[in-house]
Amino acid sequence: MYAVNDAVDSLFDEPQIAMRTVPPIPGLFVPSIRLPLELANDIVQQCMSLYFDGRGINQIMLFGRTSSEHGENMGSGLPTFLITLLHRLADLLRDHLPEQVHGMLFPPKDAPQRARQAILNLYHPGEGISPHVDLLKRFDDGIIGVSFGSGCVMSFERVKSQEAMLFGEDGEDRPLDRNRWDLYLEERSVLILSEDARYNWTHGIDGRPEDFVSGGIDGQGEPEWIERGTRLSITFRWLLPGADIVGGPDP
Ligand SMILES: O=C(O)CCC(=O)C(=O)O
Repeated sequence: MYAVNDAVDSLFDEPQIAMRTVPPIPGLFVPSIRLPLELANDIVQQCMSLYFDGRGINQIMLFGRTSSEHGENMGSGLPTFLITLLHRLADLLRDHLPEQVHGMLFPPKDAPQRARQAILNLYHPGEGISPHVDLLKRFDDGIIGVSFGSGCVMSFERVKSQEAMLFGEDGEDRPLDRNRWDLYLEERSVLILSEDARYNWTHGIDGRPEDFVSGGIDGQGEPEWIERGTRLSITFRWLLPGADIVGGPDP
């Protein structure tokens, strides 16, 4: 039973069809780039052997700090392969994001020091993550998520308090018609959450072994079932000032 979205779909036992095109949520970007296969394979291999293989865990958090003193703006303290990944992402995304968003994710070398978290999540087929907004008091704006090993559908739901308040871009007094979007994230794709997408929408992954996705690259063909494989995601987030101090008062 895959009717996970709402009563209308479940009435007919029809699964919701996920889109391949990025939903119109302000601040959400999934550019049409893919990490090179060789780099992606190398990162998966390092993550598996360093953190996951034989250890029975599915999540790792790592921390780094940017430093203008040492000209390291990606987050020194993170393992080298993650610094390399950040450099490659900065290059790949340069022409695919608004300049201000790119600058928020990859600050210039002389920018004030910041603390950066990398969270590694490992999902076996059928596993997911509950819908959530990343902690408001711990993480700043500008989140990067990279998918490795398998695609999956990520669902975005408008947080309840915003449902009645949002209006069309034309300024008309009407709520935007959709409060949920399901997007198929391809393996080696990169997701950016900023602004509205980061603060006013939850993101989550339903736990199921396969996804029902609109067909073809352009999404015009017949919908198809796509089996999930083992998926690794790497998410980079900025810690808010003070949120990097272990044992201090909760920020
Ligand atoms: O696996 C993903 O892409 C999402 C991860 C996530 O949302 C989280 O760790 O908070």
